[in-house]
Amino acid sequence: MGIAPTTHTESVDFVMLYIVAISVVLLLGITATMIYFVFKFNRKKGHAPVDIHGNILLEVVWIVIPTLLVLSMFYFGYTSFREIRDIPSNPYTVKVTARMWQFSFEYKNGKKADTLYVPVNTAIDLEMQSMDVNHAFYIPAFRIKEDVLYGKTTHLYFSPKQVGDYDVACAEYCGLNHSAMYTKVKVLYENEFNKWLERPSVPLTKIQTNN
Ligand SMILES: [Cu+2]
Repeated sequence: MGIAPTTHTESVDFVMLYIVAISVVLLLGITATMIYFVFKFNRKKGHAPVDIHGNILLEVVWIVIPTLLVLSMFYFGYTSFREIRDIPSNPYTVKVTARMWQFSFEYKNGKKADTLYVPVNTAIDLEMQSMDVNHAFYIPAFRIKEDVLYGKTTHLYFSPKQVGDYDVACAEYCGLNHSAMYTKVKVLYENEFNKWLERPSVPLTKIQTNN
C-alpha cells in the first residue's frame, strides 16, 4: 500500500478496521463457544443446568470487558472525528458552490473551475454554499463528506498528501440529475498548481436544467 491520500483516510480506515476486527473476533468466538457448549453440555448426556446467578466474577467480566471495548471504539472514533473537524491554521480557502446539478469552484484570484484543483501538502478549507437545494460534498478517497446548504456556509478541511485525481460526488439526493452530479479533485505539485492558477479560466460546462 502506498501513502494514504490524506491523514483523514488513515485515521478513518483505522477506526473502521479496529471495529470490524473486534466484531469478527467476537462473532467467531461467541459462535464457536456456543457450538462447543451445545455438544459438551448436551442434556441427553446427563448434564443438568447450573444456576450461575450471583456469580460476581462472571458479572464483572461481562460488564468490564464489553465496556472497555466499546469505550475504546468511541475513543478512536472521537479522536478521528476531532481531527477531521480541526480547523487548520492558515488554510488555503477555495469557495465551493453547489447547484442542481454541478459543483463549481472559485479561487482567491477570481479563477473559476468545475474541477477542484489543489496543491499537495497544503491545508485546504472548502467554504461551501448551495444556490438552491441541499447537496453534500463527498470525496470518498479522503473519507470526508459535508452538507452543502442554501443560506448557510459549511466547511471541509483536508490536507492532500498524494498527487492524483480523486472522485467527488454529491451525496444528498438533490433532484433529477443527482446521480450525475460528479466532479474530481486534482491534487497537483505546488508549482503546477500555481501555473494552473495563473491561466485564465475556461468557460464552465453548461449546467443542465429541467426546462
Ligand atoms: Cu446535489
